[in-house]
Amino acid sequence: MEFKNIIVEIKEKVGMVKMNRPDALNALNSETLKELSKAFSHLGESNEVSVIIITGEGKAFMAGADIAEMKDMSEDQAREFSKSGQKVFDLIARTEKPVIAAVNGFALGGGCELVLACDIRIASEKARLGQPEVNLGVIPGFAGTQRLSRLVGAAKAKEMIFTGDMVDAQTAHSIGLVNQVVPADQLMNVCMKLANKIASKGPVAIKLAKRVIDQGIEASFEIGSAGETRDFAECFASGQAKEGMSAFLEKRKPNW
Ligand code: CO8
Repeated sequence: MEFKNIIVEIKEKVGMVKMNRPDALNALNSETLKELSKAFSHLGESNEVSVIIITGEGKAFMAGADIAEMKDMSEDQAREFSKSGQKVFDLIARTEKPVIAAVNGFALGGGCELVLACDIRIASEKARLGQPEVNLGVIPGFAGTQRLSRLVGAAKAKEMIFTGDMVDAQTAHSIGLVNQVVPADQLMNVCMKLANKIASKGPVAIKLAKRVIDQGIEASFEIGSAGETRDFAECFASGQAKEGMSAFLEKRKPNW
């Protein structure tokens, strides 16, 4: 697929999305938002793709929404921009395939919110994450107030959002904002290995595990557990449970 602000490639069942406006530190303008929406719709439906990795070109993952584009927005335009950003980030979060954020550098404001919408976050030791919106007189608008507090707890989220301070990769790891920190030159290797490992597992099981975890976080324990029972049975209905277990007993690789 051809885009202006992002690069999309598919390699060995892994869809790779790279933000590619390095001169503006991959700042998110409306055009990039539309391109991300198209790319994720396509990769989410493609039979050639099992896992998606998203990263940025240059020294930033994404330094936030495009400040030059936002500066003169009216109240109505700001509302619409927030709504359309939330819609695209929801699309990413709800993609039926795991999405890995390879956080190569600055992930600020909308960039941190994009990282939060992913399933697994691997950070280069050069990564810096933060919600600096208050420096600009605004609050996060792409669901960062909600996703950050769910991930790291309200107290840490409030500290980050009230001060606008960035955290380094190690601090992000220590508060649970990223899963792992790796040397900068290993980032894509580690993410590809992780993606390949996940891609080798039962695809229905991976899709349902993602869905039931995400639904359960928003529901009571009882409702979440009922969802698990429903999806456990669905693994059998798909035929993939039988194939996975037969392969184990026959000492061969499963043929999903
Ligand atoms: N928007 C537009 N341009 C940007 C942005 C951005 N968010 N970030 C960097 N740039 C541009 C700079 O203006 C500069 O352009 P130029 O070369 O033409 O002067 C270029 O990228 C390089 O940036 P710097 O020279 O500043 O690079 P440094 O290495 O000195 O600094 C920083 C890097 C610390 C990352 C710095 O660029 C910075 O602080 N950027 C802004 C970060 C920020 O505040 N992000 C939050 C934006 S607000 C947001 O994301 C809200 C999302 C929700 C919106 C809701 C809808 C209403």
